[in-house]
Amino acid sequence: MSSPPRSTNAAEVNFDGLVGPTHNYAGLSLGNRASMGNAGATSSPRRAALQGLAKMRSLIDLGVPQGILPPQIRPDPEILASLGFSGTVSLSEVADTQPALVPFLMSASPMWAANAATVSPSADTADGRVHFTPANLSSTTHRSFESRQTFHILRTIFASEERFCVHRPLPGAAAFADEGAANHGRFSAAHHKQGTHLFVYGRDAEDPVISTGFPRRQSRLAGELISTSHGLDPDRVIFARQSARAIDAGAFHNDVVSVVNQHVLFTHEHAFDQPEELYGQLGDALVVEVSESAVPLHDAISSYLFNSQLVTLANGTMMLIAPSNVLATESTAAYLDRAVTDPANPIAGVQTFDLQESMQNGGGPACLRLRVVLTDAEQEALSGKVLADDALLAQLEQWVREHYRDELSPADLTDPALARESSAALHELAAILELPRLYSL
Ligand code: SUG
Repeated sequence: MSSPPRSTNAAEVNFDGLVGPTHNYAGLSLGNRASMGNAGATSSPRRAALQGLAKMRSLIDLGVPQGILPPQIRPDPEILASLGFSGTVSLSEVADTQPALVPFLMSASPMWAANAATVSPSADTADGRVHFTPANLSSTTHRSFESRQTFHILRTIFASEERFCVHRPLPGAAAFADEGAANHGRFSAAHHKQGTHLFVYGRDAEDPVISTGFPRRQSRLAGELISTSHGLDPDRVIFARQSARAIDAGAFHNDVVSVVNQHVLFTHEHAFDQPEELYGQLGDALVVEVSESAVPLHDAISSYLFNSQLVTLANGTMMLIAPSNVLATESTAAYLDRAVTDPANPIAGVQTFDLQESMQNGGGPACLRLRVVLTDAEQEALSGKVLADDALLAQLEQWVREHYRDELSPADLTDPALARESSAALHELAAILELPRLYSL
């Protein structure tokens, strides 16, 4: 197959995970302090989905292109079958024999699209196609169930084999543990120019998942394999280890303590194991390192300052899309006040969002989006109606109001009506997005 022509123009499209109808707080993620702290609380799937859609609307208003990554069917009939249940078993029947499985089967965790896949834009790959590897998410039980449907959903949306290549997830073993774009950053002078890829990992393949406090979810080997299968130039691939201090303080993904946009790395002093070595490899990149004295690691993690989207606006300036929690934390609010008036700091503006429903499970603005750099021709090659505009967002808001519960407690997860309602809602969503085979699993 001949390579598609290289483009001189490309946009970074943020595909946000649309929150699914079973969003709940089950305390499933060891090492994620928000998830652990809110176990058993009552959630509001409706509010969660509307908060996510409000963020998407604001990004469109800022001129930043926005895509939709649809939720997954819960429970997944094939996972049920692999656990020895019939595909039509009710969750209350599962609960009769194995109650601990219920929250794993019903989690709406695919909403955190930064963990859906690792993505390499066509400017960087040997065959000139956009490459995707769905993350196996093998470090947590509930999230390990995602990769099967993620593969199917990505193959449905990015179906054009001329433009896109969706790989199989890496095998689900500790040696290959992969959390997708949450541990990956891409430096580039402009989105369409060839970039340099930063793969961040918590441990080597053979190391134990837990050595000190919390699990190291990402193996270095996973990034090595993905960079090769995507056809990246080995001279433009950098590996860096997360600091144990950050992981053990609750930075279960690197995007909790740093974010890359174009030539800028915005990071906490304690994010990386050997920061100076990393910064030395970054060439022309601008490292904006926030010191422990300005923002203690604890505040960075509780406020999610770095789990922000750093976006380039049409006028070339950068804006930080941050959770509103950064305003309630003294050190982060003070830091941002100084940043926007400091000419040496690329953050020229800050817009905050109330994402409380997702935040209470450890998911900030950056967790909710998967960045996909697409040329005009690649945008045209997308299947269905997944690029959001005001009309589509209004339709989705209406759909959420019609189908989502206002409240969901962990006990409600076994209500047989919940799985029925969710399935009906998602099939209607497939029609809205004009992707009839989206849920033909
Ligand atoms: O993997 N929380 C997710 C949050 C993911 C955030 N993503 C990024 N940092 N990119 C996780 O820990 C909690 C589910 C629960 O406890 O019900 C959860 O899966």
